[in-house]
Amino acid sequence: MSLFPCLAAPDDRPLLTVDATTLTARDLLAAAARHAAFLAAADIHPGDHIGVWTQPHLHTPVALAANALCGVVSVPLNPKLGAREAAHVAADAAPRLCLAAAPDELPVGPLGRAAALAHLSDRTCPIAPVPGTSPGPLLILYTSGTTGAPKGAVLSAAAITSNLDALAHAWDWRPGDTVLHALPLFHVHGLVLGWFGSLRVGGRLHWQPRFDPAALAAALPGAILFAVPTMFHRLADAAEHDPTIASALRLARLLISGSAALPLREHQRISALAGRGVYERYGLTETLINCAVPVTGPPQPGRVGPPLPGVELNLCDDDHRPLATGDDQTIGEIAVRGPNLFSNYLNNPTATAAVRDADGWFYTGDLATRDAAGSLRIVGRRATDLIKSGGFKIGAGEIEACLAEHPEVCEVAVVGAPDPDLGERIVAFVVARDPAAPPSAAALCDLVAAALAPHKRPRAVHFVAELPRNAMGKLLKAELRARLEP
Ligand code: MLC
Ligand code: AMP
Repeated sequence: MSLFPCLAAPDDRPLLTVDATTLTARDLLAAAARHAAFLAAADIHPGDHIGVWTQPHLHTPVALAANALCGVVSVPLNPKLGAREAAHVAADAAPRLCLAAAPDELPVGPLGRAAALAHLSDRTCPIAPVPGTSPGPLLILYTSGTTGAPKGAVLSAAAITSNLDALAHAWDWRPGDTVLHALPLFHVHGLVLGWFGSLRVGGRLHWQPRFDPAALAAALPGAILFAVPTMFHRLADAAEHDPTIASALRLARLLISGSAALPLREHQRISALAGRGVYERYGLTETLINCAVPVTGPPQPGRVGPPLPGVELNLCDDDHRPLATGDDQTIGEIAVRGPNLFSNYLNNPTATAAVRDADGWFYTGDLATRDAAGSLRIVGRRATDLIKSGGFKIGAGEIEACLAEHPEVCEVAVVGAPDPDLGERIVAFVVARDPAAPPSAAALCDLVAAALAPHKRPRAVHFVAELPRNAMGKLLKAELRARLEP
């Protein structure tokens, strides 16, 4: 199937800029031909799982696109993955190979044979016919749940193409557009929307692998910015001190926020600084993007817009019955159905069945109201065990399991506390075995840092005599969260 139509007859249009290097459509297809020869020599075939260690390097997005064009399934991995997460992904996805721009930095062992990517830019390497994208699985993206290790969401090329086409329509996203982002390439936002989206419309991605407000602003005039709310917060902070950043925001073609709620305060700050607003969209790894504020009208601070064309959306009561509401008051859980949905969680039919019913409806766990025009306002989520920090989804259970392994920890509860920069920050409440001699907070954070990615480390540890529980013994996380309200 044709995932990236602009590569069918490649020309000299720029498709990717990383640092000082820009690749054209012709360059990218030539790299894919060398990749096809490289994969064949490594005995890799369409449908095989290939890890991609998403280091901050030009070769990372090129490898992800080349894998897609060669019909292999990419398993994009956070290059800061902790040892426990790496071992889990290795066992679950069983990648046959792990591609890395700098393979020396790969953790030894679990992720399969390490392979360098020099062939992507070495014009002397052999070429082979590019097999083409297979209609089946294209990506396996790991996403945290309330409990247990992260699950691998299997996304098909068909789901991705339908979603990108709907977004291109909502955002009037055209060939010749440049998307600018500084997002990681192991999640939907940076990879599927930013990179594959640009390729699908035939536009360019300018990827800045490290987020720096001044560098981002310098490249912003004329570009479409994709960013998480933490980035808009930091851009607004920087723009308050530097008028060139404010004017760059003014000169962008479009400002788009997603992956977490952009607070009203940040909408207002950007509007005041830049004289223009930010458009929000709402999605999940498992569903891709469900709703977007159309750019044909003004931005709608506090709202994520109506469902995209082709996405069916219900607000449901506790028994999953649809609520016929348009009053912007009644709260229901968002359920979605459509061609944009993931195929399944890898090796986990029980988890898949827990979120998707027999009629194909996926229950997001997000709570929202809907106005008369069908535009949604997200007001919270069902699970207190899911934390969104800096746009990353983090399962409290994963962190609790790490902390509970410390011999001096008796009990632990992890919650997300409101944070003006990160949206939520991770806070651990710990009952020490010996309250007179608790372990150090640093030792506990180090334990998490060794096992999991750095953004999962608690920002604060509170030692308490006991955890709040109801009469049935159920832990009251909402009460712990309430203790941290500003
Ligand atoms: C973090 N640090 C700590 C710490 N926690 N240090 C000590 N103790 C702790 N507890 C370190 C970090 O490792 C980092 O160090 C430094 O502190 C700053 O960390 P930070 O404040 O978290 O900021 P930063 O690293 O700058 O990251 C902010 C960010 C990042 C916004 C750039 O959160 C980010 O890239 N977010 C994007 C997430 C995303 O793409 N989500 C999409 C999901 S898809 P050092 O040394 O490392 O600098 C999805 C679907 C959809 O949601 O709808 O899009
Ligand atoms: P992830 O699993 O990382 O893809 O995160 C998906 C979750 O991010 C959703 O379930 C929402 O809770 C949250 N999310 C994404 N976009 C938005 C948005 N615009 N506003 C509020 N929450 C969002």
